[in-house]
Amino acid sequence: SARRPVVGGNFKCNGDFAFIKTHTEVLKTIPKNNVEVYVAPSAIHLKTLADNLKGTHIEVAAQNVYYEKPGAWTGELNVEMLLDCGLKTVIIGHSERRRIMGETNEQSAKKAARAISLGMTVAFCIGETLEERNAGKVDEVNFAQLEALRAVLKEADWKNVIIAYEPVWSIGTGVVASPEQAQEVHASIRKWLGEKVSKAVADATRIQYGGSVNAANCAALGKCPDIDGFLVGGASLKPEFVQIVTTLG
Ligand code: G2H
Repeated sequence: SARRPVVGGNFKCNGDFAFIKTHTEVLKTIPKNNVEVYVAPSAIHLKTLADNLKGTHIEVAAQNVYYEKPGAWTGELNVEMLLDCGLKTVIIGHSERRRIMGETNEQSAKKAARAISLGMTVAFCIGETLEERNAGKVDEVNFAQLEALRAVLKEADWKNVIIAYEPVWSIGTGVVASPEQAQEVHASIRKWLGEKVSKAVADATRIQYGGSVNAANCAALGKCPDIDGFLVGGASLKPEFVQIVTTLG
């Protein structure tokens, strides 16, 4: 397709400054091919990694941001702070934030809207639990998460959105969705975009798959027509991440 593949690395709550230093050297070996790459370390490592990777083709992304302007929000980071670190991308609505921290569809959408309003690109995560899948609610759950986002965006804002479909049952479990399972959901997300936003947005929006992606399973997933890249967790902490980008390129 005409969509540029995009691979993200989500370090989650892992690593220290020694790791950031050694992993910088690994990330610098990622070849410059047609794949867009971003890596998301913890908040405390953002500035260091962004400085380390300045001048390379690897973008640094935040894992979360708050939806308010600067002010009295103890413990939060605002969009201005991310921009001040030189960042262009932020992951929003990861299932760990939704399920563990209790972030609602509306809160995720507000975070995305504020980041986009200040020019950032948002990797907006959606996905169903195993219970929801078994109850036949895959589309219902994903569409509700997307609808919250649609409600706060203008059509032109979607150029700053990457969707990351991450079925919760596949996250950090080693249980990867089969290419058929993932493709089916990606296709229905794209159909939803066409019906609820526009045909142009449906054609242009990148949809990443996330959930136990590794060097061994990424090739088959990457061949699916509606899978435009990956959001990688565990494997992004390893040299294997380089291989994932190379395989997709
Ligand atoms: C899904 C993914 C990255 P992992 O959370 O966002 O993590 O690849 O470890 O399943």
